[in-house]
Amino acid sequence: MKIHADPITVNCRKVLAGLQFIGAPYELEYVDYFKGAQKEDPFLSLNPNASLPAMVDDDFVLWESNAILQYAADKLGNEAAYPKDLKTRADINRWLLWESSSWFPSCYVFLVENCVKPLLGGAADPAVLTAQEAQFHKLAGILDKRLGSTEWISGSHATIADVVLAAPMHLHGWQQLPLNGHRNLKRWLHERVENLPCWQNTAVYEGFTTQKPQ
Ligand SMILES: N[C@@H](CCC(=O)N[C@@H](CS)C(=O)NCC(=O)O)C(=O)O
Repeated sequence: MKIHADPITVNCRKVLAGLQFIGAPYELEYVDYFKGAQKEDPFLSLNPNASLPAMVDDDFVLWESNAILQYAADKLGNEAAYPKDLKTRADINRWLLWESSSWFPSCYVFLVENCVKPLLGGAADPAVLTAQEAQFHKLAGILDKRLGSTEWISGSHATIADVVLAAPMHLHGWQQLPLNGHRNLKRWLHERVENLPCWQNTAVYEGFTTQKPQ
């Protein structure tokens, strides 16, 4: 499997951590996000959305980060990472869809305002952040409630759903995600996900770097 990605972005880090979690070997083809390489060929011919990442496996091209992890888990036959039991799988698929349609877009506002804009010499717009707060707390509250009754998102062990849902929060400190008040969510993130070797191996730090600050 070849993964065309920039490891510093949310959905690329998600895929790299997820593939390591699954135990799927991959080769990384670096695509420079901040240089806009996702908007040009050769990447654009793989993913017409001009967004990262994309996967190539022999003659099969796949984009959408969550679809890549579903494919990889099934290809490897890793049923612990992506269980086949009907209801558990439907539950995980539900969280994957929810992450892509609701959770990522909300967390992304904080990433753009508090990380990307200042890095590019601009400033966060407080009105944009304030406007997103209610939506963020509604969604974080849904996760928090779930994590009040299960150790991991879909039961007693980690699955691809945990990696997928943590990804939009991967720079939570720098993003200034308003996590206070979401105790179960914080505990899951800090004590569980952040201790997974796949998460630690793919760490991204303030400044969008994979180099650990001294
Ligand atoms: N739903 C897509 C979203 C992909 C996406 O939005 N990728 C971002 C990086 S995290 C991107 O490359 N955006 C294009 C851009 O900002 O130019 C997926 O999960 O793969």
